[in-house]
Amino acid sequence: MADSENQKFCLQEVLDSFKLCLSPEKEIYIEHYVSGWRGLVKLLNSLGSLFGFISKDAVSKTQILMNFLKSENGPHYATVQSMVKFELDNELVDVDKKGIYPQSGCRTLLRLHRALRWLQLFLERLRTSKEDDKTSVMCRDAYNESLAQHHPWLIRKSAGMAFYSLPVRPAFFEVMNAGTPEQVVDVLGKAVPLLCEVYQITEELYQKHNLLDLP
Ligand code: 1PW
Repeated sequence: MADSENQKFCLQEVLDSFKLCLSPEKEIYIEHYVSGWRGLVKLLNSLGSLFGFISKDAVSKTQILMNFLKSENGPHYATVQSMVKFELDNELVDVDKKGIYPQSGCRTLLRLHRALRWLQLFLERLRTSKEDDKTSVMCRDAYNESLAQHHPWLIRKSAGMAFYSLPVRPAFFEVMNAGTPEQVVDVLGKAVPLLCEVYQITEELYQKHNLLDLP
């Protein structure tokens, strides 16, 4: 397969990765979580240069997690649950908000976790949208409801500008690369509840360990 084809976003591929994320005991495999995000980066990369800063951040965060997975401590990073236990047991997390571990697995995954909520809200809006609805408005509303509250003014402004440049709904459905609009809606109908489940499991775990405000 040519490189350019390898890079093409495919909604089904992302859905498959997030499906593989969940173990029967509802643990979340970091390897597949990262693959899901790598798939989403292809989407961001196909949306033009204004999305570059968003894509870069997602790439750098997935890279940090992959590096942990490949390190000698790799087995501790197999699942989100084992990572949280390992980093807490070994005091590798800024639970007292000192900012000593700016690249801990827990704080890195927390950023992706918050972004996943945005994605879930956006895709749900897209799924239930009508032909004339604006993708930029759906994306902005989803952002304002979720991730925006964690971002400073400059990032909120830059994100706002990027949203304005989003393709209109029919073109965006093409970018999803999942067939006809009806088929896209169908795949979205499977993807959104799955993202929601992965999000909820992470949210409860982080809440239980008081990790939702890591600096
Ligand atoms: C069209 C739909 C695409 C949805 C993909 C969602 C990607 C979300 C990534 C947002 C990144 C915005 C720019 C980066 C900001 C970082 O400062 C911020 N990262 C995130 C993921 O919120 C916080 O990371 P930091 O600076 O504390 O390391």
